[in-house]
Amino acid sequence: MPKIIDLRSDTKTLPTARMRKAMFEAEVGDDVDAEDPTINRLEKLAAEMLGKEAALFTTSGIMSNLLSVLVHTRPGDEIILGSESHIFWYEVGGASALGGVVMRTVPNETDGTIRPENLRLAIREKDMDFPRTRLLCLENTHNRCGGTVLPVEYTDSIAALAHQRGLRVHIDGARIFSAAVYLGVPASRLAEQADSVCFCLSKNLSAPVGSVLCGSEPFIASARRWRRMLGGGMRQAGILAAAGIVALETMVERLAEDHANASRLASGLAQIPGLSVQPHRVQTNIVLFEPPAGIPAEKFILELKNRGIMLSYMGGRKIRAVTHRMVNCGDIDESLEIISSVAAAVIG
Ligand code: TLP
Repeated sequence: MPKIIDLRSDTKTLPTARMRKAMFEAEVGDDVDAEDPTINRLEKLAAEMLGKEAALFTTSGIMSNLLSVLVHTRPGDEIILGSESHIFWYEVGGASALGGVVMRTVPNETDGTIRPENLRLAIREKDMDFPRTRLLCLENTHNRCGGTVLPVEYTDSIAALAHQRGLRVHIDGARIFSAAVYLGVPASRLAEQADSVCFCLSKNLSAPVGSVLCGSEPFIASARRWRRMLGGGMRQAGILAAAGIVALETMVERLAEDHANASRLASGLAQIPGLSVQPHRVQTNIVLFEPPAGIPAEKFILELKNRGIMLSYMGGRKIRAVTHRMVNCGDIDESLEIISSVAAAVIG
C-alpha cells in the first residue's frame, strides 16, 4: 500500500504505547457513583491544570460544550458565539435542539477574536420581549480561523465585559494546550476569567477518547447530572481516563513540534505557484490554504487524496491541513513535493 500522510485532523492520532499500557493497568470502578479512582485522578489533574475547582470527564468535545450550555442557561436564553465557532458550525445544533437556546453569532475576526463593540451590541437589554442573553462562548485555539490563539489580555478583557453585563463565559478549549504552548503560559492562565472551559484529550494530545469540562464545584455537580441524563455516565471508563492522564503528562510539551511542522508546511505552500496561504497567520497546528484559481477545493483535495495526502474541506475555497504527532518533518516535506506536483498538473 502506498504511504498515506493524513493531515485531515489531529483527531486521527492513535494512542501511544505508554497510553495503552496505562489503560491495561488502570484501576477502575463505577464512575456513575464517582468510584473510579483513575477518572477521579484525571479530573483532579485537569482541574489543577486549568485552574478550576472541579472537572468532569466527558465522551467528547461536543458533549463538554453542550453540558456547559445546559448548565449556564435555561431554555429560551440567548448565547453569543463567534460566527466561525465550532459550537455554531459543527455541533449538530445541539445547543438549540437540547438546550433550547437561541444561538446569536457575532463576526469572528480573522484571528478568532470577537470585537468588544460587536459583543456590546449583541447583548440584549432587559425587555419583556427579548430572550435573556446569558452566555458568551469563546474558542481557543480557533479551529475555523486556522488554529489562532486568543491572547491572554484579550480573553481577560472580553470576559470582564461579558461579566459586567451579567453573562457567563465558556471557553471551547478543544486545543487550549496548543494556545498555552504558543504563548508560553500555563493553560490555567488562559481560562482564569472564564466560568467554564473544556479541552479535548483525543485531538492533539493523542488519547483515544474523551474531553474534560472544568469549572466551579457547583457547576461541575450540575454538569454531572446533565451528563447522566444524556447517557454519558460511562461506568468503568477509567480505562479511557488512564490514557488521558498520560496525555496530560506527556503530550503537552511536544505540541511545539506540531506547531513547527505547521509553520514549515505553510512556508512551503507559500512557495508553490498558484496556492494561496498566509504563513504569518499560522500559530499552532492548523494551516488553511486555497487551491489554484479556477480549481474547486474539493477537486484539489481529491487529487491529493489519490496521491496519498489527506486534507479537509472547510467550505468555499478553504482547505485545512492539521499537523499532529503522527506526521513528522519528513512527511511535511514529502507532502509539499506532492502538493507542488499536483498544483503544477492542475494549472497545466
Ligand atoms: N473538531 C474536529 C471536527 O470538527 C471534525 C476537527 O477535526 O477539528 N471544539 C473544537 C474547537 C473542535 O475543533 C472540535 C472537533 C470540537 C469542539 C468537538 O470535539 P469532538 O469531535 O471530540 O466532539
